[in-house]
Amino acid sequence: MNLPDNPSHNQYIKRYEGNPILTKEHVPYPVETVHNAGMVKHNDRYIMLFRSHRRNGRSIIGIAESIDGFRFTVHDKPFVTPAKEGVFAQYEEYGVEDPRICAIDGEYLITYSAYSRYGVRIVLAKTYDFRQLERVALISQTDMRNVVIFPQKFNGQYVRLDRPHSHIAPWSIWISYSPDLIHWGHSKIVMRPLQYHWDEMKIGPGATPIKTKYGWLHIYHGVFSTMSGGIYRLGVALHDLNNPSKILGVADDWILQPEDPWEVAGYVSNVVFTCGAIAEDDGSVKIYWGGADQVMCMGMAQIDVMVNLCLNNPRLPI
Ligand code: BMA
Repeated sequence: MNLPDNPSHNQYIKRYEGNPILTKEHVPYPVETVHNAGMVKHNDRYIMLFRSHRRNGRSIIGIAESIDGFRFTVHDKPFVTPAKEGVFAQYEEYGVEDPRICAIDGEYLITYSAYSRYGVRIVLAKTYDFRQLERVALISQTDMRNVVIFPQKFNGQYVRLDRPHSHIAPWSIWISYSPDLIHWGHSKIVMRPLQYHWDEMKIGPGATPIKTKYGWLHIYHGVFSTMSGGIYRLGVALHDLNNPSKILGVADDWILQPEDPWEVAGYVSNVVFTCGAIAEDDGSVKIYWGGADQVMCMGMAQIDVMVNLCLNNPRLPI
């Protein structure tokens, strides 16, 4: 395998000099934050579905678009607000959060967290054009978050990663399968936090996995607990191309940690959290993250450098 050496630390991701790329000032309706955005390219435009807190502390999802991936324009109206009737209304009462987008078979699948007095569940919605949104189903029971669907079927099955809560085991990444996107099963754990490691407290799926010739590159988040709260960082794992339940390597190093002032302090301090990244044809990847749960930031990385981190200096996945 002909992969480049790792660059020196802190250069895995080159932050965009215009960060933060989106703040509440860019939003034409009242919100207090702009963060944790799902990303996809649609008709040569970068589409960003971002989460915003309203002043009541509950979240909605807005939409912005860009022709270059750096400068975004926010649409006049939010894209997802809590449903007002039917089964979705019951479970979205406290807000909708942290969307991920999966482009598959000519449609866009959107998974987001629905919060209510009953806990957090995952809603699957669909769009073809980012104008109309159709809610399809609630695809988890309570206390499941960070659902990312692979943008390809495996043996006729959809595959997703997610992160259940457990008071016994540390919060880990699981995989599940579905023939129809509605019924999910054959669940199995694929990756756990590692003790006394930067991700030791909990981990969760981040961006929709990116297909590379070496495997599926998954940018995930991990949390380390300190006396002044948790620190959210990003790391990378590589899943087998044909069997994504098999992990080929998890990089020992984090690839991004809170460093800029708007990542170190904000609505929730010391957080970088990703829900989306876009692979470009030239081998680079644009990674988007929420800074301190308050602003959107982005940076560029080389896909083969990320792959190399997973394969050449890995830590144990389980
Ligand atoms: C997680 C989620 C994310 C958030 C992060 C840091 O548990 O709620 O939406 O970005 O905490 O606050």
